[in-house]
Amino acid sequence: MVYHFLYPLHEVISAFNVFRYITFRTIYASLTAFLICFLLGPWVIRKLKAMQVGQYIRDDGPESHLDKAGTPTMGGTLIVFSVTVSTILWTDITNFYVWIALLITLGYALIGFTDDYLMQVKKQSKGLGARSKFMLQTILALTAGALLWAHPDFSTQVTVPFFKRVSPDLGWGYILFAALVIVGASNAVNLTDGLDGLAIGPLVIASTAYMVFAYVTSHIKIAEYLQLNYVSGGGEITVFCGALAGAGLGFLWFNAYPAQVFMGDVGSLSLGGALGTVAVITKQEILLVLVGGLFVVETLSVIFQVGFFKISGGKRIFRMAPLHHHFELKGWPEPKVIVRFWIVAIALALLSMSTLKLR
Ligand code: 57M
Repeated sequence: MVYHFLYPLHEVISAFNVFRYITFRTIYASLTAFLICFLLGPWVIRKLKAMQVGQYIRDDGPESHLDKAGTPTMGGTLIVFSVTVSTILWTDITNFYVWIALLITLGYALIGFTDDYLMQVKKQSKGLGARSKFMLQTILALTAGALLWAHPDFSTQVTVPFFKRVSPDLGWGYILFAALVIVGASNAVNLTDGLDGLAIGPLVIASTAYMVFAYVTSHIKIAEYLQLNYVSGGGEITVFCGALAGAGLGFLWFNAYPAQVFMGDVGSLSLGGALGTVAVITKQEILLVLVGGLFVVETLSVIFQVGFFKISGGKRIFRMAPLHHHFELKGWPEPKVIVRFWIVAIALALLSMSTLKLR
C-alpha cells in the first residue's frame, strides 16, 4: 500500500522513486514486521496469559521441559499478523504471487489456530486431529498449486540444483508436486518447534536465503546470467521473505531461551507453509531440502525412529525423536542444542546459495 500511495508521488518529488525498488521495500518490510512483533509482543504475551493459553507439557519428554509448563503458546498469531500487515504495506498488492503466499500463510494459520484453540482454550485433548489437519493442509496446498499452474506466466518446470540443463516439465503434475513441497515444509517446521527458538531461528535463516533467490530469479538479467528459471513478477516475493525474516526476529526476541512464549501450531504450520510456497514460487523447490535442511533432518529422525520402533517391536535409533530431544537426553543443555542447530542451518543456507554458481 505504501508502494501504491507513495511511488506515484515520484512524478512531483523524485525522491519518492525509491519506493519502486524491491531492495528498499524489502528492508522496510523486514523492519516493519520486526517492530510490530517487538512492540506488540509484551501485550500479546500478557493477553495470552490472561486467557490462560498456557502450554501443557507432556511428562514423557525430557525432564527439563516440565519447567516450561504454563508458558503461553499461540504467539504465532502475532507473527502471522505482522507478516500480513507488513506485506500489505510494502508489496505491490496487485501481484498474483503475493496473494498465493498470503493464502497459504493465512489459511495454514487458521488451521493451526483452530487446533491450538481447541486444545489450549477449550482444553480438548485432541484438537483438530492429525488427519483433519493434514487433509485441510492438502486441500489448501492443492488450491495454491492449481492457481499457480493456471497462471499463464508460471512455469511448471522444476529446477534441479547443480544441473542447469535438467529442468523437467511436470505439466499438471506440478500441482501435486507443489502441494507436496508446501505440506511437507509446514509439517517439518512443526516437528522442529520443540525447543526455544529452534524453529524460528532456522526459519529466519531460510527466509533470508529465499529473499536472495526471489531477487535473482525475478531479475531478468541476473536470472539470464546465472541461467536460472526466470520468474516474471516474482520480485515481490523478496519483500514477502523480508517480512517473514523480520517478523521471525521480532518473535525470537521473546521466544529466545528461556522462552516467554511459544508460537503454537498457528505459527509453525503457517510459517512452514509460507516457506514451502516461497520455494515453489521462486522455482527453487528441490533446493528447499538444502535451505531448510535442518527441518528435513528433524523430520527424517522422526520417520526413522517411528519406522524402526514399529518394525523392531519397540527399539529406538535415537534416545528420542525429533533429533533435538536426542541431544537433550545426551546431556547437552537446551541452549547448546539450539545454537548448534542454528549453526548447522546457517551453514546449509550458505551451501544452498553456492548452487547459484555451482551448476
Ligand atoms: C509438535 N510440539 C512440541 C508449542 C509449539 C510423531 C511424533 C514424533 C510427533 C511429535 C510431535 O507431536 N511434534 C509436533 C511438537 C511442544 O510445543 C508446542 O507445539 C507447538 C508446535 N506445534 O509452538 O506450542 C513442546 O515443545 C517444547 N517447546 C519449547 N520451546 C518452544 O519454543 O520448549 C516448543 C516450542 C512444548 C515445549 O516443551 O510443550 C512437543 O515436543 O510436543 N512428537 C514428539 O515430539 C514427541 N516424540 C515422541 O513421542 N517420540 C517417540 C517416537 C517413537 C515417536 C520416541 O522417540 O520415543 C516428544 N514430545 C514431547 N514429549 N513433548 C516426546 C515427548
